[in-house]
Amino acid sequence: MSFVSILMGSKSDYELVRQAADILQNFGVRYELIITSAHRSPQRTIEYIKKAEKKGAEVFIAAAGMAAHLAGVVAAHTIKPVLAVPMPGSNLASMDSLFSSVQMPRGIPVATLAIGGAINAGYLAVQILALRDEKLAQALLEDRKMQEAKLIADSKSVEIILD
Ligand code: RP5
Repeated sequence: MSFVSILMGSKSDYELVRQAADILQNFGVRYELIITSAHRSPQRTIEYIKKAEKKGAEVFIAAAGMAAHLAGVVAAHTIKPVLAVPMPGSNLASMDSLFSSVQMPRGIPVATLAIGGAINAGYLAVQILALRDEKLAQALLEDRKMQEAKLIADSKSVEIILD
């Protein structure tokens, strides 16, 4: 059975990264979530990727901060799409995690979201799965309609339009 695999480098990433899990949950997408680090638990990370892939992981979301090599390591060990979430909070205004995630060598891509972009990582994972799941595609279209309706309602509560 297919699922999305969410990895993060530290427990300190959890509160933000769980927002990706919440999105998957909202769309009824199965997921795994694990704390494992490219640096502190390199062997465990590689073993997990291999196991997850065998069990049916279709998309990996990897979140890490500072010298953020987790997404790159995942990408090195799978040809499934890897979505990187550079984590905020470093002394370098998070440019370190952004650049570590985004600057991959040719041929080993990761799709890097915004700094702290866990919610969009969740959405993008759903969009990838929706390529061959019509029900998910419909659910995404409904979600877009709801976003628009909310925006219009928000505007109506404050807007001033001149004749
Ligand atoms: C990274 O270092 C983690 O992904 C986290 O974002 C950052 C800080 O980790 P802790 O020192 O809080 O465990 O590896």
